[in-house]
Amino acid sequence: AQNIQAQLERYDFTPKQNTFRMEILQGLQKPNKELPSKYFYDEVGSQLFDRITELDDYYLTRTELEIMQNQIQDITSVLGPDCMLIEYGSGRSIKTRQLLEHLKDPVAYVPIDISREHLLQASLELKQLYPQIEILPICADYTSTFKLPRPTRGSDRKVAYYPGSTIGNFDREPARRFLSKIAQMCGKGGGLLIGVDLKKDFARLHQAYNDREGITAQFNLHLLERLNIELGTDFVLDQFGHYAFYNPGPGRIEMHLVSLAKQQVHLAGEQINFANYESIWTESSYKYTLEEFEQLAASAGFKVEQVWLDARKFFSIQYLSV
Ligand code: AVJ
Repeated sequence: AQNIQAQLERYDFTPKQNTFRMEILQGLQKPNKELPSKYFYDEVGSQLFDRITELDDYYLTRTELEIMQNQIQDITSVLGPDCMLIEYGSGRSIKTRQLLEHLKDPVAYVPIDISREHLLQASLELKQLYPQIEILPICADYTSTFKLPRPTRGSDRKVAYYPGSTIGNFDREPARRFLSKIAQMCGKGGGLLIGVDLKKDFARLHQAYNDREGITAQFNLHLLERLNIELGTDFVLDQFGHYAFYNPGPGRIEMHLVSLAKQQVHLAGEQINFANYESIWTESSYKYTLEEFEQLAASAGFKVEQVWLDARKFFSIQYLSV
């Protein structure tokens, strides 16, 4: 337990408060207001997201887990022995447990997450469950630069793990850049195991982001609450509404917070004006066809080696090699 704490202290790249304030202010001062979706995940936000993953309406996590369970032998044999497994946005590392249990002699597990407490808890739990695997957590915004720890046992084979279809949060060009960065990090012989949500009936997509229990709405609105707490903004939460829809042209879910009044909000000495029904775009969640994703992967220097699907073809897990 102490090792994990010490490791986390050495590898703490938690974004600076200044960066946070700047990015938020910039987003709110654009003609079309937006906020970066990575800031959903403070402690409460991460907990709300965990609740989303358990919702009947949110098919993604359940389907991905089901594919993992059904295909774990095949998946881990494709990943091969002695790899260093690096997870981008590890959260509670639930899906990872399957991998850690079935991989042959993994050298180390490196979870990277922006939410420090969440990461610490998950790492401590994993250490208890798998005492023989070296756990090397990094607290960072994984799109930023950070250094990778070197495992005691040493290994050249790096396998990145990016489940959950979080790649869907990026527009095409940033997605390509991010995947290229992973490809470089892995190097020849390495690879990426990635979860990608697929295009499907739009009513199903719509339901997943407009759940009947209203947790997604809470998750979305919590972003404003977080800004109030951490940046001292004065958003009135019940003056904003959750609005999410599938936009078939660009092939993405768009999540917005819509102002329900003409109002002003203050941040760092600046006043931000909202017209009635003006929106803040808080998240995109792109959906892919297998062909579209193969093209994106290729443009980032990856070759799609294998694709695993559920029976309904809702979700895919893919292994990309460098
Ligand atoms: C974690 C980014 C994959 O886009 O489906 C869930 C986040 N947003 N409900 C997604 C999310 C609203 C989720 N990702």
